[in-house]
Amino acid sequence: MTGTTSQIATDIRDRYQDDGYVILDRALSPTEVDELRAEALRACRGELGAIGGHELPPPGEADDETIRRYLCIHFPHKISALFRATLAHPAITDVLTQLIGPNVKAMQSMLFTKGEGKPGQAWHQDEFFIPTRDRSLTAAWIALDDATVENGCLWALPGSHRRGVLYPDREHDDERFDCTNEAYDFPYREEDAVALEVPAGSVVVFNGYLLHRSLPNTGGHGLRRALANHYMSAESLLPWQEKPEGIHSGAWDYRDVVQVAGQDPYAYKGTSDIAVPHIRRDRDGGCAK
Ligand SMILES: O=C(O)CCC(=O)C(=O)O
Repeated sequence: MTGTTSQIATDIRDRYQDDGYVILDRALSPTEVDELRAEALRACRGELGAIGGHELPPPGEADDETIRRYLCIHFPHKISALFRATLAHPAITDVLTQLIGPNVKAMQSMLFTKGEGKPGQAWHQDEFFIPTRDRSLTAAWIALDDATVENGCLWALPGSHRRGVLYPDREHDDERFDCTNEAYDFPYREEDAVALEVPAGSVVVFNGYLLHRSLPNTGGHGLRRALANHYMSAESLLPWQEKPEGIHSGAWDYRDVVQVAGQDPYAYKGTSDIAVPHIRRDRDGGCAK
C-alpha cells in the first residue's frame, strides 16, 4: 500500500468507528448503475424467476407502472446472476475487508424500488433482525438513483452503534413507514439524525448496530431505487431465521450464504438454499398479519 492509500484506509476505519457509517462516493460507474436498474425492472416484470407475493403485470402495462407497484424485493440475488455478482463488487469488498476482516460472507440482499408515495422504514438496527454472534453485521446500501430527503434517502443517528446495545422494538401505525417494527427507547434525539443524501452509484456502508431509517418518497421526481446487501465475518456463525428441529441453538448456523472475500472456515458444512425471494409488505391494505 502506498502512504496515501493506507491513509485513506485509516480514514475510512476511523470514520466508520466514530459515526457507524462511511459513504463511498460514486463507487459504481453509471454503466453499472444502469445495468442494475434494468435488472430491477426485469425482476419487477417477473422475468427473473418466482418472487413470493409478486403478480405478473397485465399485458401492455407500462414499465413505469410495473416498477411502481413494489416497495422492496427481498433476496433478489437468489434469482439474478447480476445481483449475486454485485454482492462481491470489488469497490465494496475492498472496504468490507478493511472493516470486518479478510473473510467476509453475505447473507441478504434487498432491492428497493420505492416510487413516489411509497413509505420509508422506521428507526431500526439491522442486527436486531440479522443477529451475528460477533456483532460484525455490515450493510452496503447502493444508491441506484440520486438519494435525497425528498425521495426518501437514508437517515442515520451518527455514533448510535457505539454502545453495542440493541434497543426494544414494537409494531407501529405511523403511515410514513412500512410494516417493519420500529426501535424505540434509545438515548438519541431525532434532531441529531443526519440525512445521507448521496448521488447514484454511491454506497453507504454501515454498522449493524447503527440506528437508521428512511422517510417516504414524497417527491414528484421519480423512483428512489437502492440495492441493500448485508455482510458479516465468515468466522461467525449466523443464528438467523428458523432453527431446524433437533439442532442445539448454539450450533445453529444459517448457511444460505455467499462468500465474497477470503476463506470460509465452515466450508465443510456446505451451503443451503433457504431464503425465498419475496415482496415486502408496504402499507397498502394496512399491516395486519
Ligand atoms: O432503503 C430504505 O428505504 C431502507 C433501507 C434500510 O433501512 C436498510 O437497508 O436497513
